[in-house]
Amino acid sequence: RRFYRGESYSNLAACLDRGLTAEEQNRWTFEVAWEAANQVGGIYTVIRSKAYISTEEMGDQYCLIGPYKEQCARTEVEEGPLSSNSLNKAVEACRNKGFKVVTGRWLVDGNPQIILFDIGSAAWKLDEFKEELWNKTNIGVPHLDIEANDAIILGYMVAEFLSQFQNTAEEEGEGKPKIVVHFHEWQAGVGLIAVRTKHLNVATVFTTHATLLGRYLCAGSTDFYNNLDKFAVDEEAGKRQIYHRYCMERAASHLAHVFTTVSDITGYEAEHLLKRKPDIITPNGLNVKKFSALHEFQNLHALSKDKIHEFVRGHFYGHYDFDLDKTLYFFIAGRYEFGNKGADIFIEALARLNHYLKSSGSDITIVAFMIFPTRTNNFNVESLRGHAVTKSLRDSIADIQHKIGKRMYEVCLNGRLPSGNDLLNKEDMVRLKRCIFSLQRDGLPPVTTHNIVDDWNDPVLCHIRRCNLFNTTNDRVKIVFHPEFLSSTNPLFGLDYEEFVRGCHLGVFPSYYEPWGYTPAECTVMGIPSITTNLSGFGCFMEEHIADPQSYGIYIVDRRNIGLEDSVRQLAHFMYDFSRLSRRQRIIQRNRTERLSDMLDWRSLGVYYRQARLQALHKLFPDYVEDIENSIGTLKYPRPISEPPSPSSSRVTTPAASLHGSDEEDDSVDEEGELAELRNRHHR
Ligand code: G6P
Ligand code: 1S3
Repeated sequence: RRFYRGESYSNLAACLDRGLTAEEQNRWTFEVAWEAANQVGGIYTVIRSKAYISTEEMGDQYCLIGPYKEQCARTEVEEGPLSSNSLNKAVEACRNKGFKVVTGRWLVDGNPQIILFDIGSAAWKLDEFKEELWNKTNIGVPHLDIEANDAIILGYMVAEFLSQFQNTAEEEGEGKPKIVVHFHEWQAGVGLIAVRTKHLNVATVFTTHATLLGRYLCAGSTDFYNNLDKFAVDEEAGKRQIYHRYCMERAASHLAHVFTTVSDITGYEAEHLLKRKPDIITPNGLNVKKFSALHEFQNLHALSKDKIHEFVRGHFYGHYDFDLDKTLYFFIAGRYEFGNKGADIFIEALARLNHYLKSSGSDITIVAFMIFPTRTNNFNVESLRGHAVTKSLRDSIADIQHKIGKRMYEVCLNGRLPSGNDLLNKEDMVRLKRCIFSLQRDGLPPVTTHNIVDDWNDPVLCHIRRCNLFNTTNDRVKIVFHPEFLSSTNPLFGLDYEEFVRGCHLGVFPSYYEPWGYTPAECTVMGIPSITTNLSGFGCFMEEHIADPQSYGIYIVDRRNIGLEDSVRQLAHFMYDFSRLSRRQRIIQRNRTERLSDMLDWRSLGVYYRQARLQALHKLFPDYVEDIENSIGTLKYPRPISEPPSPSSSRVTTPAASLHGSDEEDDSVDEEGELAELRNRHHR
């Protein structure tokens, strides 16, 4: 059995807690990110979901720093002074320099303190900051790159604040404050460059969540991983007009006391593209909220699935000739980076799955949802019409049902049993017929729910056309492209993303470029199996830590060692095998998937952040950290309390298929008995 790292490190973390508090040690942590209280992408999720363990460890000695983005801050931040004198004094000193600084608490789990700098308020100092950057590092930033200019302003404002804070904390506290500042991604990286070139006495950590050049190179048709060691990095960055950004990213990663990336694969990328190997890998966690009883998440799956059923009835009206009890929902979702997120091979594999299901005479239908935001002119009429006609049928039936009840009551009061004619009259029949007639449609159910602006060139639609996946009656794989993120106010689904994921059966994320990949991780903590790849940080992490990920509902497509055609085939087979599981087997698999959530909890993974901070402090205060390390060294790391609960003997990777749908079960399935039976069946 492999060593379950997360669990033992969390013991280490607990041990650290037994020592002095951060306040007693005058130890401070600042985390600087462009996405602090500013929702843009994945880094927002990192910072937000991690806040509760950061405050748990550091209390009010932990503080986030970011740009002031009014729209997000107004709804997410409760403004007010910070808890300590030294913090408030440093903020006040910045304000006295003319900077607008908003302080308060972020209204997320952990309720951390936050300092937001208004970039506009220091824009008048841009030339001065740029001059300093140039003089110290020879990095010149073009006037027109607003994003890079903003990063410079934020960076120098942060450095000014930290310099003020360092002085006040020393005056207020006992001795020299031990400050670690953790910077995320190149936009925050300028702050690190400024701190180091100003020689502030603070320990620095820099984390990259994806390299700039890596993302650009992958978005083209480059054979990225096989050529990583061969790219002429300066030239490639120059060709893409990101040389100055690249220089900032590279300088930040080299100047940091400790450099980290979110996965080994991005570490490898950084080693070649940024020319520094990460000191530590800091994988991304989630704020896992577990239900006290296992069946609760299974019940939620059934409830959310019912809502998806309702959508499907409306969308496929007139062609609704498949059994929802034998329908499985697959989905892909994320930033619309077609090739990077693997949408290309997903569509190709769906076409093959369609063929496999047809030729094997399967009675299963797969509805594959693709959720990628792109430019649209709102919902298309066909989608809205479908939901209107099914709603009208539902309403008519509810009305007739009510009337039938009344009639039945009257007839029974007269002392006789009602006959068919007493209940359903001609008027009702006509009404029902009208509804049924309006369910007819000329064309096929649409592939997309919206009018896409550049319909003819849209990559998803082009691939769907090429693969002939047009939702015909014969197709066993149906496609629904929803080019907008989901929200509970969505008129078609009425589901937010989390509910939607819970209602699906399988998340499919066959990414090519994915430094971590929160989508499969989110599926896992909700107990929904998913497909990922060995080019994604998440996939590699699972492969490394779990002996047989597939038996836990984590399917990993090989996109590293085999050709594209073989990857597509493997993906199609994974989906086909999944479609052959019985309901009972799916329930068991979901239970197992959900068990992995502890592993992805920040309570386990947060310790890598602590390590990074400790290492950074060690470079600045060797004696202080050695004390801590010595005390840790005397502790024994117990073996993991339990092995992952599924016994290794039960690792039937693809359970034998049984007749689908005939075995409705509750969730208290006797897993061991079931697996023993499966094994026997296999041997037979
Ligand atoms: C959950 C519910 C069960 C339901 C099952 C359907 O486990 O608690 O009552 O039968 O989901 O599973 P399926 O994989 O067919 O959606
Ligand atoms: C990046 O966001 P992305 O979706 O552009 O950072 C995320 C957080 O670390 C990571 O999960 C993702 O893989 C990266 O690609």
